[in-house]
Amino acid sequence: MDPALMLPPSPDRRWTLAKQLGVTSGVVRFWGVDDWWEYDTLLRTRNRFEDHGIPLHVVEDRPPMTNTVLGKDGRDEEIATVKRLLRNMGKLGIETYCWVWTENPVGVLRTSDSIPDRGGSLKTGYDHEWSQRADDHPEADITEDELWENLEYFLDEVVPVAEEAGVNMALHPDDPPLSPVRGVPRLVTSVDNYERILSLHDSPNHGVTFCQGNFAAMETDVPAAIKRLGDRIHFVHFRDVEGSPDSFVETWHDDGPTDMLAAMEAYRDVGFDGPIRPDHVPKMLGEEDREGVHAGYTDMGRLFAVGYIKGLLEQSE
Ligand SMILES: [Mn+2]
Repeated sequence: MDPALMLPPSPDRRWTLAKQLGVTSGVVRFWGVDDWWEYDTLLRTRNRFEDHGIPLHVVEDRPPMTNTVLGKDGRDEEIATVKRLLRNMGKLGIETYCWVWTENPVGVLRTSDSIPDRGGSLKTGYDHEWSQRADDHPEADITEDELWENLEYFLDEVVPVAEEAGVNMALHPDDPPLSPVRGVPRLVTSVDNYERILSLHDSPNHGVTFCQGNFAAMETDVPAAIKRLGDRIHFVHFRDVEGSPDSFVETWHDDGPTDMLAAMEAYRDVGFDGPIRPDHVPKMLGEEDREGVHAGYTDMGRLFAVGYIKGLLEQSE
């Protein structure tokens, strides 16, 4: 397994910290870059990572797919862009595409980014009751059956392209793993649904981003879920939560309910040998005002998390 970090597409202090930590796998999100799926943009990005000594293994971003998810006119143009992205990734040897089947703005939802924890560190959390007091999303009239149909249509179009390109698609869970949220149904919310999704278009190139905190929130046994999804896991987000899908907090890596060593051993048991990156971490001293950084992605907690991951990797060998 390669300890990884999600990084911006151009160097900044996070790239330097990643190098100092001995991170061996780059994961990119293209904050603020237009048309990033085009070949030349991806090529320069891939080479920028390479030149800094961090191989780029994962694209964790997604072209617009509103019409695709909702089954509306214009979806074929959106799908053509996803195909172009996958072909370009294949040409550049970028192995893994982390994507979601959720439409923004009902994507990752948190109701707090300031829950106090040890020493005044600040955690994020979710409370469904507060969340649901918001107005329904304007697209709330879609049904779960329609979402399944639209997903199958999408997979039948793109999975063969991923196979040809040699790219692994790795579907991230809906976060929180609940349905519906603000009136919109969601599918990627349980291990059973994952098995159904993987069988909609069965292929080794159609797999899973095992975002561990979501599985912990599903109230499933995390190592058992890793074993069920097995060799279809292509990418790991390593984190933990405490609570239920309706009400949870994101814990420090060493302070949640999941047996993290057993999880690491389960990844090894199923033969997973890809990138493993920390996901959401608490804010620490001096980071309270880092509003420009997405909640859960501040630096110091990530340093702790990478060290924790490396320790578990050694321990589980
Ligand atoms: Mn995640």
